Parts: sequence; C-alpha cells; structure tokens
Amino acid sequence: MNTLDEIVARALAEFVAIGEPAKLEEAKAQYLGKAGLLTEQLKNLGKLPPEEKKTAGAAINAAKNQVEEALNARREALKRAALEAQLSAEALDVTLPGRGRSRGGLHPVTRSLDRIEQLFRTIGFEVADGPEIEGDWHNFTALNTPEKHPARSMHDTFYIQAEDGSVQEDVLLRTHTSPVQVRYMQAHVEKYKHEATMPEIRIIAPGRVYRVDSDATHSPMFHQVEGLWIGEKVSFADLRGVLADFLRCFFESDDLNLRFRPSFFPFTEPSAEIDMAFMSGPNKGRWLEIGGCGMVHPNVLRHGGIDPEKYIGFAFGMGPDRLTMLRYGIDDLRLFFDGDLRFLSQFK
Ligand code: 2NL
Repeated sequence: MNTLDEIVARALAEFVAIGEPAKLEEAKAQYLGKAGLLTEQLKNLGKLPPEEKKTAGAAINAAKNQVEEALNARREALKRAALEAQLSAEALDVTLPGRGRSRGGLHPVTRSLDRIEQLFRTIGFEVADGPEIEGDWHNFTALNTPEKHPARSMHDTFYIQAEDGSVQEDVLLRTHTSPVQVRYMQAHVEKYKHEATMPEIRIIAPGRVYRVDSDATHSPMFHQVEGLWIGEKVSFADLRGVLADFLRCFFESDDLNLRFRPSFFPFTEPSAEIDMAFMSGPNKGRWLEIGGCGMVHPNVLRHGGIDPEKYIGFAFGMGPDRLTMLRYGIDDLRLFFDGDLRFLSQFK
C-alpha cells in the first residue's frame, strides 16, 4: 500500500510533467476520482479504530489539499503558457513601416500626348477624335490620294476581313488621323450652313494609326498628331509660327532651329518636311525630321465641304512617339510597345 507521502509526491511529479490540459484532467482522476488513490484512502478510514480515525482523516485531507493545490497550479500554468503561445504567434510589430500602395504611372507617349493637347489648347486649338477603323473614302479618297497610290496597297495598309474571310477593301485601320479632320470639316460646315459666316477651324487630331511596317524605328501601331487651321487668311507664316511656338514649349527650349524642306503629300500643296535641330545639348546641330506639313490641297477642302475659293489653311502631321524619344533620349521605338516595366516604371 502506498503511503500518503508517496501518493502526494507521485501526483506532484506527474502533474508537473504534463503539458496538455486534457491529460492533466485524466491524471487528476487517478488521485481524486471515484476510484482514485486518495478516495480509496478515505473509504478505508471506516476500517480504522475510532482513536486513529481523526488523525488519519486529517492526514488524508491535508494530502488531498496538497494534490488539489498542485493540480490548480498546473492548470493555471498551462493556461498561461497557452495564452503566451497564442500571443507570440499573433504578434504584431506595430513599428514596421506599412506596405503602402505602389502607384502606377502614365505611359511616356500618353504623357507626351497630354502635353501636346494642353499646349495646343492654350493657343486656341480644339482636340478632335474619331474612329480607328475607317472607310477607304475618309482615309484616302477625301485626302486626294489616288486609286493607284502605294499607300492604298494591301502591302501597306491593314484591311479588315469580313466574317467569310474575304478582305473588305473599303474598311481599314486608319493610316493617319486625317480622316478625323475630314469628318470635323464636314460636321463644322453642316453646323454653320445657315450662318452668314463660318468660324475658323483650329483642331488637332491625336491618336493611334496603323501601317504594315515593323523594325527598330517603325511599329505597326504608332501615334500621330495632326493639326488643321482653316480660315480666310491663314498662311504658311502662321504654320511656321504655330509649330515654332509648339516645339519651343514642348522641348522647353528656345535653343532650337526649325527648317521646312520642300516635299510632297497628296493632301497639301505646297508641302514640306519639318526638320528640327537643337542648338545646344547632346544632339546639337543634328537635323531631325519630326513631321510633315503644307497648305491644305483644294480637293481636300472640297471633300470636307469647304469652298477653296473662300477658305485656305494649313495642316501638319507629327509623330508623338518620335517627339517622346527625342525628349527623353530613347533610341528604340519598340521599347514603347513591349510593355517591359523596367523601362516603363522610369516614367512614374
Ligand atoms: C507626316 C506628314 C502630314 C497632313 C499630314 C493633312 C490633313 C488634312 C488635310 C491636309 Cl485633313 N493635310 N495632314 C498634312 C501634311 C503632312 O503628315 O509626316 N506625319 C507624321
């Protein structure tokens, strides 16, 4: 038979070694349960002679108290340990910096287009737009581009396919934003047809255009900004003034030269290439072609519904991709359209 001291010592040792609350309750039953060791001792009390009962009873109760105390202490300790484990698992370092939200940025060409639009608005130009899928008439015929012109060939222009796979020779991806200006002229004339006078047209038409062309300096999709000023007394000198002003503002420099080199376009007469050179900086003295221009051809005015005997004007076309490359010193056009974030995120 175990002595009380042995039972207490065993219980205490056992409790301390237990790490789980459920196991602890199981161990408790061994000592204090219905068939527990200490309960047995109490049951045996009746067999003792009366003079021994009092001291033996007191001793058993003292042992019971010791075991209960140890049990409670262990319960508390396990509870505390569980709480601490939970707290450290859920620990938050409130001194860490926040994750933040990384901000996107506008594409460099979009930034240029925004700038170009803003600059032209300050000198009284409206920004016009129109469809990218155009009809053959608006894209070519209205622009005085003859039937057999190479720009109209399958080889140079993306024609749209019908559902049966046949090519629709009269539906295409616009090759320039000129059709926007043709549509604008027509709508403008319609709007003022009952008025004694027609206000001047001053617009730019920025947007995406498409050509069958792809290498380091040509992309099948690229951007264009065309401009149009129609009035009763608009001259080539006005064209020069507008472009010079625009370029000085765009490149934030008075240090640039402008040159008009005679050229040919079906939609203007006379026509010129626009060349530009910086007078200082890394590109100093190098002439760069940035667009084309000219006085609007009478046939184009007629197709827009405007009387070429009464009105005259200039038009120009520039490549904002090219202007962006110059502004930021970028040497490969394809970087704009590859979607590589290492390149794009430099413009945030
Ligand atoms: C270039 C050349 C040019 C035009 C575009 C135009 C539009 C109308 C009437 C007459 Cl509605 N002309 N546009 C005129 C001359 C040149 O673009 O090299 N662009 C990048």
